[in-house]
Amino acid sequence: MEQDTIAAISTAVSNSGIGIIRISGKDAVAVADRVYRSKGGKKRLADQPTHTIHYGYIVDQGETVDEVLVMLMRGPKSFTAEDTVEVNCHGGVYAMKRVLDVVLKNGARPAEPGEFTKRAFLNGRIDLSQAESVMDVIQAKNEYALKSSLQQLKGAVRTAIEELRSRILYQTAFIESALDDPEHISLDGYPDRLSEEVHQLQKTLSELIASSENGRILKEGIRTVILGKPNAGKSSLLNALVGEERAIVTDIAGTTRDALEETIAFQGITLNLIDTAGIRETEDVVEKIGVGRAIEKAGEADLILCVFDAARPLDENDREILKVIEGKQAILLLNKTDLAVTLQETKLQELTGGRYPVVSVSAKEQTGLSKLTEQIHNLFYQGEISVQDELYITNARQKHALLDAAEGLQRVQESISLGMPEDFYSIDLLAAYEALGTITGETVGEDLVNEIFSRFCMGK
Ligand SMILES: Nc1nc2c(ncn2[C@@H]2O[C@H](COP(=O)(O)OP(=O)(O)OP(=O)(O)O)[C@@H](O)[C@H]2O)c(=O)[nH]1
Ligand SMILES: [Mg+2]
Repeated sequence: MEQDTIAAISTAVSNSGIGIIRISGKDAVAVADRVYRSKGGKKRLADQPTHTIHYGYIVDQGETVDEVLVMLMRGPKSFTAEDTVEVNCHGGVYAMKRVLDVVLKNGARPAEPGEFTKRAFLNGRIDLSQAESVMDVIQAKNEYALKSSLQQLKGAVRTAIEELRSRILYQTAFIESALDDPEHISLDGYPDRLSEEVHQLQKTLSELIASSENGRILKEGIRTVILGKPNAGKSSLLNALVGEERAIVTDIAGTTRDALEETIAFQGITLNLIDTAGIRETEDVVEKIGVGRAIEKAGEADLILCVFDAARPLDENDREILKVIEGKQAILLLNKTDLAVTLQETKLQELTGGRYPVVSVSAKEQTGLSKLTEQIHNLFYQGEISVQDELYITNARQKHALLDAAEGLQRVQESISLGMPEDFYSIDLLAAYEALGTITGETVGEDLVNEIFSRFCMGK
């Protein structure tokens, strides 16, 4: 597919060591030759072998604009699968803009956000799931998110989806041929066999759908809400985990009013920590709103860190909080264990029937925090996460397509159990096939493709 030639600054538009201007399209090399002058003044990029680097200058009507290294990559062995030239210039904002300007004056047009990746997709070098993972790699906030996105970039989602689709297609093809040629291909007993095959397909689909919950946590972090009565030390805990004095800490009960959010990354995982107002009955209007907000946040949390004051006996507020966390993933933290302890770990365990892990900490002395992070690892990653060999769906669009496909297969099962004619199975099998095709991009319209790529960054 021959397309016009586009160019953009592919590195961040801020002062840095090196800036890269990427040019892609059928005239990429010709455009580059118009603006590039080799050190000796004679070498033309058009005569150079592919995948080579050249030293020289960018010139604008005889005037030197910058000293550069130019990378030449002819299609199809390039990111876009088209002829591509990357100009490494000095990374000053003005220098980069000047180089881009000269390139644009000499036959390229400005690239839209994500247009390079879109071309890689349209030229068939990658599928839509791989294209989407490009952005995920760029936005990865931790080790696991990065590993998972790289795996998708290599085509893990594509492979899984293509396999499912070919199995579905086989069944529809079988039904079609049997209906066309009933004398030679019999459908006796076929509904049972199809039902078994569809059952297997449904199982794989549900596993993929279930993986998206972990996928979200991998990608965006664990939504972690710190809950506890006033003065238990919630804000102190947030500060200790973040490693700086983010939240205001005082000995006045009711210090924190509004929820405060901080993201921390450690040992490859990301926590989105939310400090909340201490939970108690209160007449104070502002505090009351804060308490309501704390409970609301707790409802949306992946994990609740429930802070108790070890220096004080358990009270009504603590019991209220234990009600709030019912049915949620939580860790009970016995804080202030640097003081004389009145509330014991065993008491909390008894009260909750051992449903939650209990960890003794001191936010003030910063002790017990490594035990806490160990517990978080245990809860979310069973000690170790094996992103290398497990596939996680981290993309909401892909998840919805999987749900649509699952619905189609469910309808096939219903038609089978109702004893409907075989062509009914085909319709719903094809619906599932199409839904899965939107993940790889085989069955998506231009509008959706454009929308997906418009969310990309400039120059990618
Ligand atoms: N000795 C000791 N004091 C602590 C510890 N953690 C917090 N404190 C003290 O307890 C008081 C309350 O701490 P905060 O972190 O503000 O408590 P909070 O739970 O955020 O309180 P509210 O925002 O009012 O709900 C402060 O005086 C802290 O210094 C601890 O581990 N040991
Ligand atoms: Mg506080």
